Amino acid sequence: MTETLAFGRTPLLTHNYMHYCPGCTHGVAHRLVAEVIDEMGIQDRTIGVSPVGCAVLAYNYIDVDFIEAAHGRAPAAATGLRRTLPPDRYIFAYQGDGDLASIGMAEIVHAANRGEKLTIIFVNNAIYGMTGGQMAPTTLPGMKTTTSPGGRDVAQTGHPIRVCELLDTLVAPVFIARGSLSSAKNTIKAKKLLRQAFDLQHQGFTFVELLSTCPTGWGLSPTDSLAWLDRNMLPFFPTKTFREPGAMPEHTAAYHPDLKVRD
Ligand SMILES: Cc1ncc(C[n+]2csc(CCOP(=O)(O)OP(=O)(O)O)c2C)c(N)n1
Ligand code: SF4
Repeated sequence: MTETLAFGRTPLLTHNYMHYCPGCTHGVAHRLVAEVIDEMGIQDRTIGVSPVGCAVLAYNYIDVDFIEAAHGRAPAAATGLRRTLPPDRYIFAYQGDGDLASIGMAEIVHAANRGEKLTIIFVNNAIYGMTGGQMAPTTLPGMKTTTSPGGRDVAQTGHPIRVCELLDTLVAPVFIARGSLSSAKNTIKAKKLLRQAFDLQHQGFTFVELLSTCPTGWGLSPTDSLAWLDRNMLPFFPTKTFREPGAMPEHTAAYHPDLKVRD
């Protein structure tokens, strides 16, 4: 009887045991990134920037060169790499929602606005996982966290920030998309978004948000977390491609990037 291998280890994932909690989709996101880099054959030309957050040890798992950035500063560190290394390098930053949308909000907005030739992977699990489940900028209204035990009160703390929509107001980005890791089908779609971003990276700023689970911070089982994501996160964070080359939204096309002061 012949045996067919249906599913194997991604060559670019190391043999280190991941420290992520059971059911955490950071591991899935890592696998997708590793698969895309492997399929593009760019392992020796890729440099990752890891965040402060649960993915702080991403460099232990994805077998490419990495640097570690200070909290929220991954887009600035990645900018430094882009501007000093040969242009054929592929540079990506991997950030959580606390890292990117809280302490690092200025860095991501300005890197996007400058049109840095980078891929930013934004893992949105609506909570600070690493530090014990505090409220994040992406925490949903009414969602209980350790710092919003009665549920997020938007009158006091504001509404969840939709980062893709916010970056989509800028002229420079060439690719902005949001996917979800809540099912096998969605994960396949999310991988396509990552591939598109890496493929377009040398044309400009590329950004992929991945809706992700934090079973520990949410206080749910891995399976319930996937259902919770679909039920609660998707209405606030619709999965779609916001920006593609050649399909600039009206609000950016109205401003012509070549328009300059004439006198
Ligand atoms: C300057 C600084 N401020 C605060 C912290 C504490 N801190 C570490 S990780 C983190 C947030 C992590 O949440 P997120 O980025 O959403 O990633 P997750 O752990 O959920 O993947 C915070 C506030 C820190 N390490 N350094
Ligand atoms: S705390 Fe949350 S984000 Fe961090 S590893 Fe555990 S499940 Fe994943």
